[in-house]
Amino acid sequence: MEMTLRWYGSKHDTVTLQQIRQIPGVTGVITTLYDTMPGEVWKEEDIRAMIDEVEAAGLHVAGIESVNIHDSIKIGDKDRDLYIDHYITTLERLGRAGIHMVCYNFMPVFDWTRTELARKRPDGSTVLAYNQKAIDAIDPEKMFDSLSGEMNGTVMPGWEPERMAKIKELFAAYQDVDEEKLFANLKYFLERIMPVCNQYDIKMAIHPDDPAWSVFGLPRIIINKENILRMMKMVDDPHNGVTFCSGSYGTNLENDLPDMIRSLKGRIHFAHVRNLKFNSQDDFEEAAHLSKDGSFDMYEIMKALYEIGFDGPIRPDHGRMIWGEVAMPGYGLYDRALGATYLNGLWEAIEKSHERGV
Ligand SMILES: [Mn+2]
Repeated sequence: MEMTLRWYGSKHDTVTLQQIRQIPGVTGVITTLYDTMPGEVWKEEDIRAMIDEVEAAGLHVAGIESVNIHDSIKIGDKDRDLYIDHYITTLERLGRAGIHMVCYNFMPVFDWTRTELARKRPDGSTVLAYNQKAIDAIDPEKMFDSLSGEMNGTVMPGWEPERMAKIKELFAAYQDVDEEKLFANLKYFLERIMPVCNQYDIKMAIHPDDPAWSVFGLPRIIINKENILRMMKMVDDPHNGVTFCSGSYGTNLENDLPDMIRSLKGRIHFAHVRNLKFNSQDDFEEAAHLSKDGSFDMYEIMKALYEIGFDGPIRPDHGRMIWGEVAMPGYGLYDRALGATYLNGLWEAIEKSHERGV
């Protein structure tokens, strides 16, 4: 595995490449062209500039998170082929530039959903949190307004104001899309892009839906072992793989995370590893990465990744806001650096125990 950190580019991120370079064991970043819209063809010179900037700082681009999917593809609209053609051109350009891992998601309307972006924990840190009762009480069209005051002046991926302005139309467009249709539209998309993924050895890594169940009546399919194995079989190509995100699959306590990892051997191309603390079945908050601080056994998660021979990029996921840092919620420097170091420590111990037969 390669330890990486997500980076939003010098125009948008409060964290610099120079800071990332100083986190022990972090050698790569996961980034994207943050100013592109879903459906747009990425310009070759923009891809090159992004890579050059990262490499000048002594790091490398370990993968893209994300190349977003245009709604027409997810809806299965008349113009989806045009947007798939655009996606293929972007993949070709990324492949030619030496990028071999692309994360994406297939969530209708909203990317990840949280009800609070700065819930205070007993130690004074703040974290993202989710409460099902709060979701049930909220009008989805008001979701953006209720959260935008907590974004610390940043624009969070999937929550761009331009997108949120069109939310009513988006809900209407997804009216006839149920789970089966979403599966069919995903299959159609994957079958069309697999030839270019094979040609350039681009590993596609679908991110799970977060939380891992339907919200606001919208269908969600990348939520559990059964569905993800169905997806792997439906387009049975090693380039059709997953981003294993412990914090997203872990929102559903019925998901056995180490077991899911083992069942996806050879198909996990990217890992997001973080911890959650459940206060009840309906309420969770993001915790420090340390097992003891939350509800997951992080050792077992890392051990399962080690045992399946996972060799892709991994990153600590959302961190707490600590030490007075002001940054995009979940994406400050300090707690993610602590997370990277902790995960590297677990990995070293697991690796050495294996090598020494302990
Ligand atoms: Mn994730």
